[in-house]
Amino acid sequence: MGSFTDRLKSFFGIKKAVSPELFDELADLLVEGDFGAAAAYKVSDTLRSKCKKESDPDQVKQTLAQLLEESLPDASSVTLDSGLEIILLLGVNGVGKTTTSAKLASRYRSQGRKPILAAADTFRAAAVDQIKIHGERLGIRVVAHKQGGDPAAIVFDAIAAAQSGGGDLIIADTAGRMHTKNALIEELKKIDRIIASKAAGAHTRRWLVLDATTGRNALAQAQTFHDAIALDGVVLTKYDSSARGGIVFSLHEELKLPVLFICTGEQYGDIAPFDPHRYVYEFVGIV
Ligand SMILES: Nc1nc2c(ncn2[C@@H]2O[C@H](COP(=O)(O)OP(=O)(O)OP(=O)(O)O)[C@@H](O)[C@H]2O)c(=O)[nH]1
Ligand SMILES: [Mg+2]
Repeated sequence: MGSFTDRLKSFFGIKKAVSPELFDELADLLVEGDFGAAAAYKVSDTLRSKCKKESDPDQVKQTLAQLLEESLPDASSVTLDSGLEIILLLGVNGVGKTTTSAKLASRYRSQGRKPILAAADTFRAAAVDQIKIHGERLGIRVVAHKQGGDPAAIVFDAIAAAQSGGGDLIIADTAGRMHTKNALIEELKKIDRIIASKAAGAHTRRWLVLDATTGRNALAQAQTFHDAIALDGVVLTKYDSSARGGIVFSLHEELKLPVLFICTGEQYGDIAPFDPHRYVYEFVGIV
């Protein structure tokens, strides 16, 4: 785990007296850990009033963990419908969309789904090859066109492939460029129209991929995408690379967006459903 967790651990570890300053220091530390300032002070103020008569820093830490856990929704286990599901992975450049699409395809296949990868990133030159390599390694079908094609047309073909070949899950890897709001909306509207006309009963999910190492910037990205197209949830990547983690609380508190999966490496297995209890206890350093 990253250095932030280590600092939080040592913050409680050096057995300082439980004093008013402790809570101010804690608020500062939470801000460093990517909490928004208002949320950090709210947590530390609530903690201060709950721990008025407390003299054991371990107990304060425990109460902090409880408070943080209560502030998150229950584990948002993603149960897919039994019919055709279409997951659109969105996000800016380099956050891990392509890797995550392969991880999700592999994960859902191991749960009995029949996934198809749709190479809807037609923008970047090497993107189609990158996803094809994943498909070959995993033995999962990839539907792709040439670079510069129309993402909606690829989704169309992926639906056709699913309908003729028994696929029941399409995972679409989209282009990693920060669209203008209007272009993004138009592109998704077109995809929505294609889905409505070709697979009316399909369930579409819009998941934003965020790089945990980008800190508060990830929240700004989420805000932009969410304003433009109403997201269903977030996949947080690169949590293995010194993530500070407070972003999860902000996503929920400020945008009401659940974190669905956390990715902790480059291997296909490095993805797990978000578990609020485990997350909070690791964040605070109780393991
Ligand atoms: N450490 C770590 N690296 C990751 C993780 N997820 C993705 N990466 C790496 O991040 C880099 C970018 O991943 P991609 O999947 O290509 O990201 P992308 O969003 O598709 O990028 P573009 O298509 O260029 O926008 C690659 O080197 C991945 O191996 C993760 O959870 N942990
Ligand atoms: Mg990509």
